[in-house]
Amino acid sequence: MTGNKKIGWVSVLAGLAAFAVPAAVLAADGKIPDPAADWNHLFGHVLLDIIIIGVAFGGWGAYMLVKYRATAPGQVGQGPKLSVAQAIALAVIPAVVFMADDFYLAANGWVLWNTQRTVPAGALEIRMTANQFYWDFDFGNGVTATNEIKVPVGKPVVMRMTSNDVVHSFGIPDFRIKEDAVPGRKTFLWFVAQKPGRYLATCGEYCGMSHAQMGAWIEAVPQADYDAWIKSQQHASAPQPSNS
Ligand SMILES: [Cu+2]
Repeated sequence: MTGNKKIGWVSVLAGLAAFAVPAAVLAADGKIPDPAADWNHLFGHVLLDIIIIGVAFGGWGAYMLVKYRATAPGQVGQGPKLSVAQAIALAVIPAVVFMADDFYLAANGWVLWNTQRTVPAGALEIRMTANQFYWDFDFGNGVTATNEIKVPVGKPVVMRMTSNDVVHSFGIPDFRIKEDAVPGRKTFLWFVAQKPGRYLATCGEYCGMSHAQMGAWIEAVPQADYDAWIKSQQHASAPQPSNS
């Protein structure tokens, strides 16, 4: 077995093995997974592969063009005759290597997708209803908000979503997530803010004239600040005692 073939088969087996590893096992170390970072990593891997393949094949093609170019009019090339084994190897080895890489990337994407669709235990639940053209949030403890909410840093947040009118899509680019909000259906997405900041959420599904203005701010703050904010919101929405 040639070195190339060996690497190819090892990669194929590694790719298939990755398919068999449930996401739960990968997250079993008790750490909250961070799909955003994992998507970045996977995207970087795909980009690197494409660059390597593009440079290698482009460079090789350019080299061959120059080396074997015609130097006189009417010149006919005389390529070397390949044996059957050489011809098959030339087709099969690159195919195995590329397929192995494809399987490896697909397997990683599959595992990551499972992570993305598995809400970590203890996530903060927020109900979200999309409307033309704003987002309503309900924290389930008497606190509601429109287009602007706070969430605790480092804690998974799950949005349970639906829509009051047409199909919208709630997306937060910084967290690498987007999911449709559909009338009559319940959908979800979850994310975890790794550091404090204001993160923009936008509608990713054309939903009418003001679609482009349909944004929300997700502000990630330390847990204590989040608790204080919830308290102040509850206080603000509590019925005021009457004087009569
Ligand atoms: Cu919308």
